[in-house]
Formats: sequence, C-alpha cells, structure tokens
Amino acid sequence: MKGLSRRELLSGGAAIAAAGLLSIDRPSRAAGRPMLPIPPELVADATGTIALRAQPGERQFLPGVATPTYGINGPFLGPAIRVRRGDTVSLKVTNGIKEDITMHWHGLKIPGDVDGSPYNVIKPGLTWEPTLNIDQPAATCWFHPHFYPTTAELVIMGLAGLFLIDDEETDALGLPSSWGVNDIPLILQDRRFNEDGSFFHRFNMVAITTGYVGDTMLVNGAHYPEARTARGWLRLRLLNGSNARGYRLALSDKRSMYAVASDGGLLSEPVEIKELLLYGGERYEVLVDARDGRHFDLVTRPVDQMAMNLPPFDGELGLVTVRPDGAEGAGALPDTLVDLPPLVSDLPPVSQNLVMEMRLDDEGMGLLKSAGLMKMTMAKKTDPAVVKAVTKLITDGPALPLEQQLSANAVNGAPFKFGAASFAAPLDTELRWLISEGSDQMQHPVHIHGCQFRILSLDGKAPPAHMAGWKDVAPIEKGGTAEIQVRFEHPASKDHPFMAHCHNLEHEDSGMMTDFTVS
Ligand SMILES: [Cu+2]
Repeated sequence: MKGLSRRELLSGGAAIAAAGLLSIDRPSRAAGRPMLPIPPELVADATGTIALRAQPGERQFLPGVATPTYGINGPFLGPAIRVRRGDTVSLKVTNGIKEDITMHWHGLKIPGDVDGSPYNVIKPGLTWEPTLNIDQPAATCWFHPHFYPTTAELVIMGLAGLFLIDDEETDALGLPSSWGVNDIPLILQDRRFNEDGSFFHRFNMVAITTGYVGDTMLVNGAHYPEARTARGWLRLRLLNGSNARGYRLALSDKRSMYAVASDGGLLSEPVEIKELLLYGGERYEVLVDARDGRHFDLVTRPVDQMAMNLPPFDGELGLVTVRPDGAEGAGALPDTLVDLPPLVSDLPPVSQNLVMEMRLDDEGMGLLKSAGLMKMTMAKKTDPAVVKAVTKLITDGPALPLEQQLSANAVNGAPFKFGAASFAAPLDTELRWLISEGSDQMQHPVHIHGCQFRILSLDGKAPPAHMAGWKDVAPIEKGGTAEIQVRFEHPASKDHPFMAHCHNLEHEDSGMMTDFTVS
C-alpha cells in the first residue's frame, strides 16, 4: 500500500514537528483541532475589478506533513467572491502557475465567451479579463478551473472558490448573514496523500471508473476542523467541491436542517430534512437551529456509490464540529422564501438527450470486483483484506496512456472533442431535456453551463422538494434519468460553446463532456 494511513502520518508528524519544521501555512489550531478556515470575502474594488491569481503554495493539512498546493490569492482554495445582482464586474484572472488553466464561473448565467470553459485557456503568466454582468437571483455559486483534460488535478491541488451573489429580495428575508459568524461556508473535499505528503492523483482504470477516492476529508482545506459560531440560527452554505465523492449529510445529534437554497438560489419555502445527499458540484444552503448553544458535528453517512465506502467512510464520519457558543446572532428561519416561477405547463417534447456513457467501466468494475469490493459492499461489513486490495488498485494501478484516458468515457456516443459544437440550442426558449446514462449504473452529477434549470422529474418521479428550485447539476445514478426544464438567456458561439458534462471530474477529464452553441 502506497498511501500512508492517517495514524502513520500523525506519528511521523510528531518527529517532523520536533525537528522544528513548522513554518509553513496551516489552519490555525485550538486544543489540537484545526479551526475552520473561513475564505475571505472579496468584493470588486472602486473600478469594479476583482483580481484573482492562481499560484503555487504549500500547506500543512496533517501534522508535520507539508503538501505542495495551488491556491487563488493564497496557498489553498480561493476567496469568496461577493457580487450583487445588477453589478458589472471585471475579473482579472492571472495564471501564476506553470501549467495551462481556465477559470469557470460555475452556476453563473453568462455568455459562452466569458464562461471560463475549456475554450478560455489562460497560459502561464498571462491574465484573462472577462466582464460579467450579474443578472440572476442570489445564490451560492463557485469557481474552478475547467481546462481539458486536467480539471481533476487542478482542483485536487486547490484551485476552487466560492462565488456569492446577493440581491435585495434575499436581503429582505433576514437570513443569518454574518460571514463566518452565523453564515458559514463549508467546502467539502476528499483527498489522499502520497508518502512524501503530496496529494495523490493518478489517472488509472479505477479513477476513470469511480473517480477520485480520497481517504481524508477536508472542510475549507482543514481536516476535521472546529467552527466557533454565533448562537442562534446558523446558515450553512454547503459546497460539494470533491472530484467524485457524494455525501449523505446529517447532523450528529439528529437535529433538522432546513434547506433554503439549492444551486441557483432560494427555494419557495424552507424544506425540513434530516439527511441531505450532496453530489459533486452541488450547493445547498441549510439553516440550523442552534439557539440551544449545544455543539454538533456535520457528519456524512455511507453512500450508495462505488468504492466510496472504504474507511473512514464505512460509518458515520464527522466532517466539522460546530460550537455555537458565541453571542446571539441575528437572523432566523422565514416561513416562506421567494416566488419561484411556476413550471411551464405547455413545455415542448424532449429536444435534447444527454446520455452519459462509460466505455471501460466493465474493465474497471472487473478489477474492483476481483478485489472483492462488490461482495464487501453487499455484506455492508468492512473487510481489511478487501480494503487493502482495493486501495492498492486505487494507488498502484498504472496510469493510462493519454489516448486511452481521453476515450474512456463519452456523452451521446462520443468522447469530448474540441471544436465539435455537438448540438445547437435556441436562445430564450423554454426547453425540455432528458439526461440519462448507459448501462453503467454509476453516479453522474450532470452540470450544464450557461443556465439555471428546474428538475421536472428524477427517475420518472417528481424531485424531492429541496431539489425543485434552481439547479445547475442534475444527479443521476443506477441507470436513472433526469428530465429538466431549461432556458438559455445568453449566446454561446462555436468558438466559445457551453459545456454539458459529468461533474465527476475524472469522468469529465476522460471524455464525459460535450459542447453546444446557443443562438
Ligand atoms: Cu460521471
């Protein structure tokens, strides 16, 4: 087994700490646990400009181990960009690392030429300056590179940040809004470390099948941190910024969460939930009643996703401890939120199918099966020998030749190809699209650029209430389907098309992506 266990890292850490090598960036600590890092808010300057710089860095995620990283305006992850509906902002994105990147504004309704797709390449040392007209409801969006085919690795290294949109309607609701005090961003990511402390990443047969399988959770770039918050109602802004892992989130003391917003903005009314499935790329805002001041953990429970129940994900796992022991914060749970436009009753028939397709999954699944993974999953009991064998496949399986990687997965019968402009969609028209998958049964959180859509049905049934608002990710799994109502309000040309792709970043980087024009 190549990867070090956490215990090995911890014991190794003691020796390195004793040697005095502690001058590197690390989340601040209280009583042995890191404090939850809060990404700094970044608003436009007096000229309407927001400057971002992707740069290399180093961070200590686990005691005594330095990990080379990328970050945006810092060593790991990025700031929380904050704009208002109606703003025009000029982004200046400088590439300070030694490889090509792009910067995609995930969830923003903007034209294809400023979208930051694989077509908006920023070469090392250069600056990209798109102007964004913000005209959509308040939402928790995010940004990350979308360079093909290295998005997965760039995100693992740390390039990602939040992109918050405010508007008057939301201001008037009196939601908890004190950043880092009772309005708490939580970026969930899993990682695995090599022996030298660097992030593990390898495009092998397991990666193109299951996507990245980490064994260490980071929240805002800290492992199992503690958040000291206000007492009262808390607003948790949840982002699944993981490459491939889905979460089954709950609170450790079984208290309720009240979903108030999905990917693209507020719901019509709060939805009480005890568990929240959070797929790759998705965001939800939930309110939690912490008026009692008692601490609790945000936990994830075992998910029904291939290879994602290896330890420590084989039981309930604490992600962050919330200690609401500060002064009483302002804000409460409203009875109602916003008037969502009703779904269109005379929607036309399906005009576009998006079929996620896996071409080497039999091979990948075969490897996992012979290592005993399916049997262990069915038995719902962790077997150390199987864990060891599967972990060896994850860490030691040989990297695929690039040509094989790029043809491993596909959408609508073809792996992604630059310049294909695979289909065209009409501007300003309500459309019905159908998202499905081939015979692979795997999980595909499908993301569509340039829009916020509504899920009409999941597997033929109405979506749960918390998924009935604005979405830009439609998760399908186990041969499932998602029917959506979508409208494009901005153009995308053949030179700068919109993308539709699986947000499992290893699937995306191995061809499960297509592009389309809007005019
Ligand atoms: Cu996928």
